[in-house]
Amino acid sequence: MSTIDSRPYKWPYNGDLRPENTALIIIDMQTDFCGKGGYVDAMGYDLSLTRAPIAPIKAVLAAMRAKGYHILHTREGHRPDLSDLPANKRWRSQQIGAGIGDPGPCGKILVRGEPGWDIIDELYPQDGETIIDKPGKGSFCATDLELVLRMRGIENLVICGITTDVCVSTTMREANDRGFECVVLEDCCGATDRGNHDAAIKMVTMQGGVFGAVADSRTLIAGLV
Ligand code: C5J
Repeated sequence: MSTIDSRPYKWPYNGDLRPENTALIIIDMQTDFCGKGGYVDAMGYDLSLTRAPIAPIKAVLAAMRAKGYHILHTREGHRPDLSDLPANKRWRSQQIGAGIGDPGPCGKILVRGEPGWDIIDELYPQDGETIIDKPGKGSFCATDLELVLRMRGIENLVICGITTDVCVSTTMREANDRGFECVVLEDCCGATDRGNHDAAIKMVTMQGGVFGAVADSRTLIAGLV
């Protein structure tokens, strides 16, 4: 039996924490969400909030790689012809001056293959790690993520990345509904608004852990088998 010291319960619920059945999933650590000239920067939000998790994620990634856990990364983005970009998503981004598909300092915003869309160097995937390219906020929508997890026998998900209240939260909810046992690392996430980050984390802990559990990078690393 092995658990980590999370809240509101010790995770995972059944004490079955092993590298074979547990994956780290790092959500959307792309230049567009945390780099100068990217999508979040173009919208005028404070980049320090979405950059704050880079160092703690790096520590977790190194620890989980060293112990042989499954590692997955996601990227939000659209096909170059924008055929998978809903018209309302494009319109809303244009309203805030950061039109998805429009040219910017890091190439076309949130378009696959453009410099701003890729994962930042500090957290770049190694050979053999899975990358899930997703057109939406949730990582299960229009992707093969669930199939990949089931084929590998993964039951537990350690979730982190950006942004806490959007893609991290949506992915955790989708995973929870599919029966995956999730923990979110609060210092390994960031939002474009501090209050939204705090609220998204608090929501997880209601109802005995309605979407799973909450921990931080140090506790997780200390509890890894
Ligand atoms: C957003 C994300 N916030 N990765 N995407 O649009 O959370």
